[in-house]
Amino acid sequence: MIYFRDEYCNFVSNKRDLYSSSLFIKTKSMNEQKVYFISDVHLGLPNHKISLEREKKLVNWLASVQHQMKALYLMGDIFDYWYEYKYVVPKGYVRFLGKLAELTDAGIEVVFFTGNHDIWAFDYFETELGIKIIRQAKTLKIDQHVFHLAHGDGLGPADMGYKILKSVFTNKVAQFLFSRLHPNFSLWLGNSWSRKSRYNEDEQANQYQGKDNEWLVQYARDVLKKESIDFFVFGHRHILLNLKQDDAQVVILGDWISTFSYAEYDGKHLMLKKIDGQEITIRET
Ligand SMILES: [Mn+2]
Repeated sequence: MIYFRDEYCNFVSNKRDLYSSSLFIKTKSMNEQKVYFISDVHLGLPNHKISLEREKKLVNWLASVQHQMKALYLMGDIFDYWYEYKYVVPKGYVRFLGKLAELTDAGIEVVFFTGNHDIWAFDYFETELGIKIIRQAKTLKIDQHVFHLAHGDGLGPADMGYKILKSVFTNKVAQFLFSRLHPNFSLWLGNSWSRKSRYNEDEQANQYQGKDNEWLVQYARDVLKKESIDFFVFGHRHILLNLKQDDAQVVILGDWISTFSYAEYDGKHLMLKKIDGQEITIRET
């Protein structure tokens, strides 16, 4: 059952009055303590019907954890293609956007690290939804730990072609010119291109490449030479990885297409979990 925030709090406090059991005392102390990370939902993919099913799944999961949520980090590629005009945003995703509004209205911090599929999220998320947008990798402190967060595109030693493409995508003049296109045309174009780029990836590339060949792990090692980091959290790769690297932990979040997974930080530990309850344990190699 889904409760609105106030209803849920009333529900919990009524229950607490009814049975002052340790269970509910524990519920109270855990309230609003957790930070969640998700990425690569690719809403819109592969079509409206299937995307809507995944969107509902995501909204239901958010509803199930929001009573204990302090912050939500959207780690990019949340939308398969988002291009925002000055006065126009893409149709759809209203359940998810409504849920985000509900979270921020309730004082929960929501941060959006844009991915390569949603580079063109501009001020709509900030002005309409109260969400902070971050466009590049960032080191920040959450509670007692130092996190290094990024979607993950264009990081690491290779991916030169994409790095050049990204410099065009983020170019202000190119963005201005693209915005002169009619939205019916530009969104059709963007959606077609985006779906194609996802489906073209080969199976082998979608597997974990091992500690020495995984670009984001190499990137994390480079960052560790310069900074002291406790937790790295990335998206982009659509693989589940929970890796010990020196004294740090490197997490790659999986996606909401096949793994339906998230990371949860409780102030002490960072855990990688699937919504079906399975936890992905830390590996060394
Ligand atoms: Mn990506």
